[in-house]
Amino acid sequence: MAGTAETHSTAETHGTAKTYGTAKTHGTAKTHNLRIDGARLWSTILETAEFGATPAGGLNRLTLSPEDGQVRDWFRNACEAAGLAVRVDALGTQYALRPGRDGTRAPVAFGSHLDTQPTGGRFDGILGVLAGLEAMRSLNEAGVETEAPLLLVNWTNEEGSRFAPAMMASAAYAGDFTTDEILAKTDAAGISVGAALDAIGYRGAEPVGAQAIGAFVELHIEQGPILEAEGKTIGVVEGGQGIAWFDGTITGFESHAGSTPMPRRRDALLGLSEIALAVERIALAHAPTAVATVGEAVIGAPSRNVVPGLVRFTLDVRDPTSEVLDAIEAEVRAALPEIAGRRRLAIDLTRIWRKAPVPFDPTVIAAVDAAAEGLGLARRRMVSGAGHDACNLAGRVPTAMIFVPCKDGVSHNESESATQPDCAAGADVLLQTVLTLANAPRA
Ligand code: HGY
Ligand code: MN
Ligand code: MN
Repeated sequence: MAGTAETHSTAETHGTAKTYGTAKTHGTAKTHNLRIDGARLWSTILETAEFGATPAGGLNRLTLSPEDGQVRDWFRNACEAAGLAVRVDALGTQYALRPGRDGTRAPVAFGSHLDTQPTGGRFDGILGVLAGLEAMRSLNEAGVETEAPLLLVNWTNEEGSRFAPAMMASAAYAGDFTTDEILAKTDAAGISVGAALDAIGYRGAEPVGAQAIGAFVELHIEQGPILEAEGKTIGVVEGGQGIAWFDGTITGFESHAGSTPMPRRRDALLGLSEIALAVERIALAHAPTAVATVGEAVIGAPSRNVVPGLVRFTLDVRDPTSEVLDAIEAEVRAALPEIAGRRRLAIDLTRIWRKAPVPFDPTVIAAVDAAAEGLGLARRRMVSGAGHDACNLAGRVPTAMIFVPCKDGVSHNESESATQPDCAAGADVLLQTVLTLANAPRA
């Protein structure tokens, strides 16, 4: 393994065979000055962006799609070429293990997700996984061996776009769902998670949750405007805000667009229009923290000359406190009867997922902060607006996150972008944080 005289096939990096240092090194001086290869990290971001590339320069790589299968294969091959032992669990999550001097210690884990939104960008989730790969490659090249093993993770279905809820595999790892519950979830076409896993050959043998993890660190773009606006390079993330997801159904009455007088209509789409405006009003009433989104709206039997009689929709509500999260749900529910009565509609709103606000671990947060300070990077403390796999891991192991800026704070958009220096800085903070945790005296 790393540190012994060995030659790794570096074909996927520079095509040159390299021989690494022979002495096993794990001294702090050497590791303190270790830096990742920013150009190589950037090249992996561009290379993997080919899988699910969209004409507008973004990514459409839905979880468990053929494109997700391709990037998973690339990831496995790259990890194995770096000497990592790759295993897959029953929900397709990939774990790549680098041994440490003390194999009895639980690994220090890091990573994120490779699946994207339908109009996703090249950095959301992907930076955290590829920066982790870059950290492993850099440790190999430096011949550094850590005390605890290291584990790089690609969590299945972080986005929750094709299959709800979001962050589902890490939620199952944390015990919030059973594996069978998740395998049975279906997408809009009625395809189950289990069938989709089988279709790309990623239903693994490992039981979910069996992989030991001693601590978890996730690097991610901020997906918001704060770091860029303040000119900061690193976000030291102290926790994640609360999330509640709902499925809604509005039932009216299909009727002729030409012969149905306006007062006689039971128009489900107009009902949703009023609900969406009420959601906006309620979220604004809890400014500046609350956000709420009607992200999906589907007319049951769309036809340009039929008054919509059935509409299905989704609602995503978030706030840093449970109190406001629950208040928004109550206020939205309180607004429905008046709309339903006046428009003679039936409205159902079912909560399908609730993730309470989650604090991260002070020790891991301190390690991130110290790593950023040691690298001389401008930083600030913050709470994550977006959900992340780290928010699930935090319920089970000491966890924290590292943010880097993204242009205009934009994400979940094909124009999502980040700079090579910021990505490299984030990866260096990740590497130094992981080294601190992995070489810390055994708890
Ligand atoms: O919804 C989220 O916050 C994440 O992008 N899945
Ligand atoms: Mn993400
Ligand atoms: Mn996302």
